[in-house]
Amino acid sequence: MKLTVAEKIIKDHLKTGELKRGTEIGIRIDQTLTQDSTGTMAYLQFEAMGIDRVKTKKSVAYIDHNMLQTGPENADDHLYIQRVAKKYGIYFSKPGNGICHQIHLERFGVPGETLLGSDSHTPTCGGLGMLAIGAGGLDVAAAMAGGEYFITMPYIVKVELTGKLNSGVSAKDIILEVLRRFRVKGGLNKIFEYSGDGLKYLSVPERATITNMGAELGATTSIFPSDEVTYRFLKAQGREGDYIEIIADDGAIYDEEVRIDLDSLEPLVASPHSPDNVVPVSSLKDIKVNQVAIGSCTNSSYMDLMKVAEILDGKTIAEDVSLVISPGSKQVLNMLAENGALSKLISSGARILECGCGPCIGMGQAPSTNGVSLRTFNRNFKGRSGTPSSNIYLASPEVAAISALTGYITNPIEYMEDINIDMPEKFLLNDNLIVSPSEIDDVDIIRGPNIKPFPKVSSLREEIEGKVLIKVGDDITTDHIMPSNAKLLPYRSNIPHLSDYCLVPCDREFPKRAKENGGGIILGGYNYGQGSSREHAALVPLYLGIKAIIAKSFARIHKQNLVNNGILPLVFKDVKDFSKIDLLDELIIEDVSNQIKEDRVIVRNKTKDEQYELSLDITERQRSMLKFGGLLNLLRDN
Ligand code: MIC
Ligand code: SF4
Repeated sequence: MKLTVAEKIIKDHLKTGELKRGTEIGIRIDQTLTQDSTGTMAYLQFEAMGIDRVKTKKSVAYIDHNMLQTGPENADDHLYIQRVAKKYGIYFSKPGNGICHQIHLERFGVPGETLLGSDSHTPTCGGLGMLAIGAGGLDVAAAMAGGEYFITMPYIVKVELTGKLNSGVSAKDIILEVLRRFRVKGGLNKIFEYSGDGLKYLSVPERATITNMGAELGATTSIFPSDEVTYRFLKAQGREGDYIEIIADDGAIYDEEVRIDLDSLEPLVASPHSPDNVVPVSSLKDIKVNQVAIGSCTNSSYMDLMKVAEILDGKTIAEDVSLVISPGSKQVLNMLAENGALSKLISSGARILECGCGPCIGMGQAPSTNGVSLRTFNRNFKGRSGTPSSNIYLASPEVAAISALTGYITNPIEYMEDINIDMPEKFLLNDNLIVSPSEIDDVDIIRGPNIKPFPKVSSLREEIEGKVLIKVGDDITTDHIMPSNAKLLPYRSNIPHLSDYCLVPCDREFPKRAKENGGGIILGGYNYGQGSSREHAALVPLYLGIKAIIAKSFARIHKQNLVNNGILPLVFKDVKDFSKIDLLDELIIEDVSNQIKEDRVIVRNKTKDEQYELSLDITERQRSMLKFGGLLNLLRDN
């Protein structure tokens, strides 16, 4: 049988099921990664599983999100994670070492292996031919305990890249073009596999920009073959021993095929407030920018920042622009420091932030009221920057750097001479911020006062009854459900505290209403729960007594997080029923344990005296998970 790159890796790791699209498969996980904002919860759950040591080939815990220590909370979380890592056999990447995805690509990713990470941008390592998937913390904890990871066998989309990018056009524009065509809902249960003669011009970090932002398609993951280019990158990282070639067989069959001609691609920008609002940069040329932010796991590699340094060299940023740059890793920052590029950035007026997520997750650098911020990041959801009234545009490092100079969103093609940055023969190697696990498990775990136990799921009730506590539209993100910003991120291990902010961007009164009514039901539109992998978007509603969410459709990771935590993700069979239900209508689902055996669940609206047919489109394994009261209870009982 002729296989694609993704199929080859899945086949090698398959423990349950077969390569049949749309059916459930279970795969072995070689590596895991966590970061601090989802990590504390994941490790609390791992501890609750009572396993002595991780069973993966390699697991790494990164600190990169909660970097501002405005109180003891974040430092306490860091310490907890560091001790857990030491005890259970996990590598620990200290704060300052950089963003998890960038470091994993540089130092740990291995072509042909599988990686499960408690962060939605884990597919970044798909840039070097790894099958890398984002998941909720509990799924990652289960993988560390040696469990398979279950997904729906995805459909595989071939994205053929032909030709070569023009100067001023970059990898970011390729993924923006894919987003323009497929939109944020278009990747559900799909893997985007890149191929074509254009690949040879794309370095691993450029490929990683594409697989990283493939998360915004709602895809299971994105992947490139492992080829000559991969070999050169690994060799430059001193890891050529990790190289194996993985290319698709001639005649491999894809479920869908698209082609992008790189020669004719122009620089693109995602306009507010969605990564798929993609337009040519030239259509935005009169927009004045207040802030330019360069960095994030999408565009903070050595090559990206070298390009920026060349563009800014000898020039000064516009009077009204604040330019902030957060390098992706210590390796990147160190190399810029050694070769003088850092000095070019500083001289131009850039403010250098530490290596971490920073403004991407609203940890500082919130724009001014109604401010316009142009960012090289991957998400521009409303309010995510920390300023609800701001307008965030997403673009490549080239567009960002030129615009920082002109003060307006600017097409780099008009200004740029050929800037050619060569991939270094050798990256600067220094892993002194990666702490190895202990050989013995005699390590004390330190739990600061902010680390509260996670909410427990009770076993399934025979009747689910409650009022509709909120009714929201399409594309609600986990940033709406459980906002994250500099004020809230320190409380990622404190669900009771977070509960007062749940869904507040949609409706200020929601937490109060949920508490007054002792829980209830949420009504959502299409693609409910898109974006981040944060399990908090399930744990906090669980804490508030939410037993079911009825939507037009769900995003993959969020749906899985809901089921893992015993919340029913129900979908309207007839979406017209959505408009028949009003806020505070009383709904009831009877005979729950029998009803959830099938894909057809009836909900009765007691207020309107009507009933609606819903679908519970989950696997047998997930049905038993719901019966047991979530994944943790299921694992414990088996
Ligand atoms: C994000 O980009 O939204 C995050 C913060 O990295 C999240 C994880 C989180 O919420 O902690 C993600 O993408 O999964
Ligand atoms: Fe960090 Fe932003 Fe990447 Fe999320 S998207 S991992 S917050 S840099």
